[in-house]
Amino acid sequence: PRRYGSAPPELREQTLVLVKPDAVQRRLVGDVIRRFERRGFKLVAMKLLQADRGLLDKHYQQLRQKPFYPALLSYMTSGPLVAMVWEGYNVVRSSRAMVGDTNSAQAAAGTIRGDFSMHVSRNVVHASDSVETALQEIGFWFQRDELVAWESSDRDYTYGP
Ligand code: IDP
Repeated sequence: PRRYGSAPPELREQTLVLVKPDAVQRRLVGDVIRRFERRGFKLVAMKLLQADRGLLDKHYQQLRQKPFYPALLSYMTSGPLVAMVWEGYNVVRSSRAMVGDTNSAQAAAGTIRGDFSMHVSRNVVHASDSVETALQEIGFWFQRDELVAWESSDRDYTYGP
């Protein structure tokens, strides 16, 4: 196996992905993971948890004044969700493209939201919207030692030499 740390920094970008409670209830966890795996991204952390209000207030600090915020909180605390950190080249932008429009009703076919959901209030997944936000969000959801440092053996076949 490769020595960990040999990957160039541009392959080390990370993002936070949440498989939201509707998707857990609807047994879509595997489908979401599968899309990130098939694209070539590397899973570096994952856990199932029941989110509480304190965590969501931090995660959604920009939305706390929105009229839909109480409904968003009750949605996001309605059951367990799966939090993951995915790593790879351009992962923040690519994940947003894979996830699709916030409003599921307008999300393009082929995106996760466009294929698996119907309404903005039950839109299946979250993915960080910038590299800076991703760093912050990963810190809200994970302890540093929950991120696993590993080198994937298919790197040359995924990225080229
Ligand atoms: P994003 O999840 O695509 O980044 P944001 O605007 O950051 O979109 O909104 C965060 C989440 O808040 C959305 O994914 C969705 O679950 C919820 N949300 C956004 N707008 C509405 C709305 O108009 N009604 C209900 N829920 C909304």
